[in-house]
Amino acid sequence: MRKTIVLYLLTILLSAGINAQKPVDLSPNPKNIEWFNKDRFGIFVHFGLYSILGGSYEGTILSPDIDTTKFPHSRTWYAEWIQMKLNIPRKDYQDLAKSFNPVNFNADEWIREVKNAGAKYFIITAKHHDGFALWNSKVSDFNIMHTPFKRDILAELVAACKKYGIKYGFYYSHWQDWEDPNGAVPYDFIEKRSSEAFEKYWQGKCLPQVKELIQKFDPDLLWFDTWGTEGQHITPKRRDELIALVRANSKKCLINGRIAYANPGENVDFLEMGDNEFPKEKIGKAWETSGTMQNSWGWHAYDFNWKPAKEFIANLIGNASKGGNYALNIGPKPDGTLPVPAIARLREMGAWNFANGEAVFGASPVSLTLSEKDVYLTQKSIEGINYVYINIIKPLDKITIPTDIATFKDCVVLETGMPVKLVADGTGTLIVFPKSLFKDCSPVTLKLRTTDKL
Ligand code: JFZ
Repeated sequence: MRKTIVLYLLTILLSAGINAQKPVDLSPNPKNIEWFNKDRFGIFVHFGLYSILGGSYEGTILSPDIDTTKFPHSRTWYAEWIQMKLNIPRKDYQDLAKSFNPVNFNADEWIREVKNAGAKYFIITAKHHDGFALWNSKVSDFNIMHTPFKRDILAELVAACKKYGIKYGFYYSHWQDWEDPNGAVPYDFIEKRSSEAFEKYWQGKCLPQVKELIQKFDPDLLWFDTWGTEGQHITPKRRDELIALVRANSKKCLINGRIAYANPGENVDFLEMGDNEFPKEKIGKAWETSGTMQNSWGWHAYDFNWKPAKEFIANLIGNASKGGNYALNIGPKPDGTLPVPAIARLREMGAWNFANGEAVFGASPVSLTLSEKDVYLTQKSIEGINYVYINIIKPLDKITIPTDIATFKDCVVLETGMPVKLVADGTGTLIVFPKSLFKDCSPVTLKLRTTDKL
C-alpha cells in the first residue's frame, strides 16, 4: 500500500515537472480562423486622446502642406500621430486625459451601426502608439478611468458586441508606446531605446496589459502593429514571447501578421496588408486589409477626403474574391459620436450587403480568371448546389466567361432575381447586359448556378 502511494505521488510530481517545462504551442489552431474566413468584413475604430485634437494643434493642421518630411513615411494626415508629428511635449499631450470626456458615447449605437453595415467583427484601439488605454487597466494609470469620463469603454463595447453577435478584437500597439519612458518611439533620431530599456517596457507594461486584455475581455482577435522598422525591438524572440502569452491565455484569440510585419513567422493566424493596400492576387493564408474612409484613421476635422461607399464595397468584394478580409475604419469624434459621413457610408454598405452579401460572406475565390479588370468572382455552395457570383464594379456592355456554357444552369441578377441570358460563344459563355442594369451605378452581382466548383 505504502509503495503504491509513493509511486502515485512520484507520478504526480513528475508530471507536474514536465508540465511546467512544456513550452506553449505557438502554432495557430486551424479551427479558430474559420469564422474569420467566412465573415470577411470588419469595422475598425481609432479612438483615443488624439481624437480630442482632431488633427490640429495650436493652429497647425496635419496635412501634406506642413513639413513632416523628417518622417520617412508620408502619412501626414494621420491624426493619431499628432503628438510625434507636431512635436507636442509629452506632458502637454498626456494632460489631454484631463479633458477626455466623450459624453455622447453609446456602445449600443456604435455596434448597431456595425451590425447594420453588414460587418461581422469589430476592432478598436485598446491602446494606440500614444500609450493611452481605453479600459480600466491595473497595469498603467494612463487610462480612461483617470479622465472625467471614468467609464470603461471597452467593457461597454464588448457587452454590445455580445448582444449583437459581433466578434470583437483589440488593436494594441506593442512596439511603440510614447507614454512609457522605455516604450519605442518611431524613429531613432527622436529618442533611442536600448534593448534593456525596451525590455523594461515590454515586461512592465506591454505583456501585462495584453494579458489583462485577454483575461478581462476574452477577445476574438488581437491586432498588433509594426510595419518593418521595428526589428531592433520586436525581435523574433519577443514576437514569439508575445504569441506564447496569447496562446497560453486564450484558446480562440487570433493574432494578426503585423505583430512583426516584416517577419511574422509561421505562427500568426492571418497576414495583414499595408494600410489601404489591396493585393492583386490570391494569397494562400488568411489575410486582411485595413483601410480608411478618409486619409486619417483617428478623427481629423479637416480631412475632407471622404471616399465613396462604392469604393469600400468594391474593396470588400475584391478582397473576398482573393480569399481576404476588409476592416474599414472609423475615427469617432471627441464627444463619442460617429461622424455623419461615416454613418452614411456604413448604411450604404449595409444596403449593398443586405441585398448582395450572399456573394461575399462565406464565399471563396474562383480559380478562373477574367480579362475584365473590375469584375470579381466568388463562389459558394448552398444546400449542395454550387453558385458562382460575378460581381461587376463598373458598368459593362458584355462579358465572356472562358468556360463552356454547359457549366452553367442559369443566371439571375442577385438583388432582383431578374433572369439573364447566357449565350454560347466559341468555347466560352457570353453575357450581354441590358443597359438598365447599371442604372444606380453601384456594383451589380450576378448569380449563376453551376454544375461544379470553378
Ligand atoms: C499604422 C499606425 O501607425 C497608424 O496610426 C494606424 O493605426 C494604422 C492602422 O497602422 O500605420 C502605418 C502602417 C504602415 C506604415 C506606417 C504607418 N508604413 O508602411 O510605413
